[in-house]
Amino acid sequence: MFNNAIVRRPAKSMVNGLTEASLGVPDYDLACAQHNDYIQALRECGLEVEILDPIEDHPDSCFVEDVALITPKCAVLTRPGAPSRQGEVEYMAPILANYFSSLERIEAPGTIEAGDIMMVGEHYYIGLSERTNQAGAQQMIDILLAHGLTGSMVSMSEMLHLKTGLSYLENSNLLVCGEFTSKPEFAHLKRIEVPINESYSANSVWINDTVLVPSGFSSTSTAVANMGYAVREVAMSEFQKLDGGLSCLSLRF
Ligand code: CIR
Repeated sequence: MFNNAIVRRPAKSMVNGLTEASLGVPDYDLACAQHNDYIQALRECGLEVEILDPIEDHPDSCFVEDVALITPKCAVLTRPGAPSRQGEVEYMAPILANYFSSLERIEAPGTIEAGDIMMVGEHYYIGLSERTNQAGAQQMIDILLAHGLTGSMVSMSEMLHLKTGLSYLENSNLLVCGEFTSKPEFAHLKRIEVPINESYSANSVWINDTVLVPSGFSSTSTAVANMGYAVREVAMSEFQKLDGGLSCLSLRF
């Protein structure tokens, strides 16, 4: 059960955000409209949403998920692997200090972006991506262990972040796509395969028994609805142009 979310308004500089997609430059005004609807969807799921101001110096700063991991036992500031994103952490630190009495931190030479971390109950899977290195993942596992939680590393090579291709929908249900489909780590879960032509929708978000699914991916939204969840579609085209998925736009706790 989540009660809160933190989001950050997109900066006008988002047109210069990091991307490997070839989908064109985001339309800032449309991105703002989509972001407003995303906030509305979070509220419909019962969350209190704190909305942070844009940071023009950090084009990717609306993707707040990457700069912190929030668990029921601890909150951890990350150290993004993308150098242009490392400064975002200092903007998030005082915000999280309002919610959590102590904050853990990932230190150099560790790098980790929380888009690479997927929570399944009390266990946290950490993808070793181009943004998250072994040192960062090990520091995170040590922090989790100190708080009575567990973590493990997952190798990967094809996607930006672990959750680019995986979403845990609670009740043992896991959306999987691409290289994650056959990973033994996830064999004990009920895997629902997202077809490769809908791969963007493998990043969907469970919030209090509603699943947010990006709009335009009908097989995924039908499959999720057939599992018994309420589905709320959210238009994400402008964030998709920056490789950003639904989960990246919020911290939920
Ligand atoms: C980046 O490359 O860092 C941003 N353009 C997109 C970040 C997406 N975040 C996520 O998947 N958790």
